[in-house]
Amino acid sequence: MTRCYIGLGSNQADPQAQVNAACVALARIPLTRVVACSSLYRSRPMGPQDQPAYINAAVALHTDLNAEQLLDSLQQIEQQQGRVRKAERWGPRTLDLDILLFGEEQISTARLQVPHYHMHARAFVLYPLAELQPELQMPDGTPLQQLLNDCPRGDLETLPVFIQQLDAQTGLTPNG
Ligand code: A4P
Ligand code: MG
Repeated sequence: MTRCYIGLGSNQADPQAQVNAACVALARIPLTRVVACSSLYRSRPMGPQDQPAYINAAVALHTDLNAEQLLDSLQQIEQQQGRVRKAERWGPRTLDLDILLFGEEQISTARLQVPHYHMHARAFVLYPLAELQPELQMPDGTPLQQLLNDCPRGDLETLPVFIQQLDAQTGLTPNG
């Protein structure tokens, strides 16, 4: 069993609903359990500014899948929620699911970079993650708190809503 952390992001087609639906879908991945969900966060887009604000969140999973199998499941959920991959870098999307951390593993293959390649510089990734596990350490030993100290929060806003529906559908309570 591996504890891993998933970053969720959306800025199209009712982003809050997209993130909620993704969380329910994560709970249905075989051999996998959702153990905690962050609040929802809103921020201006990183990258091209002519796109809507993003909603982001983080989820902690326990899984018996390997990282590639988990990525397959995440990409399937992205497809089910209408994700169309476009050439534009950092462009708008209905749903982005990234493997932020997969246990202590450091993975560098054609399909996977874990820890996620730019998480250390993204407030919309680090602050939701810290809500789940403030004492977290990166696989190289760097404390999450140190990354937070080096990454200003900027306009990142915590919304007074937790990922919904989880209760009814998975028996989980918000924040695990
Ligand atoms: N891939 C490699 N490593 C991983 C990993 N750890 N987890 C590969 C998931 N996938 C990983 O993915 C492209 C390929 O990355 C996959 O096929 C997989 O094999 P993608 O989802 O199409 O693209 P990406 O990596 O998400 O890069 P992209 O499209 O440049 O998006 P970013 O960098 O995630 O940025 N502003 C705010 N405020 N909040 C946001 O969430 N997101 C973006 C997208 C832009 N601006 C934003 C936000
Ligand atoms: Mg992605």
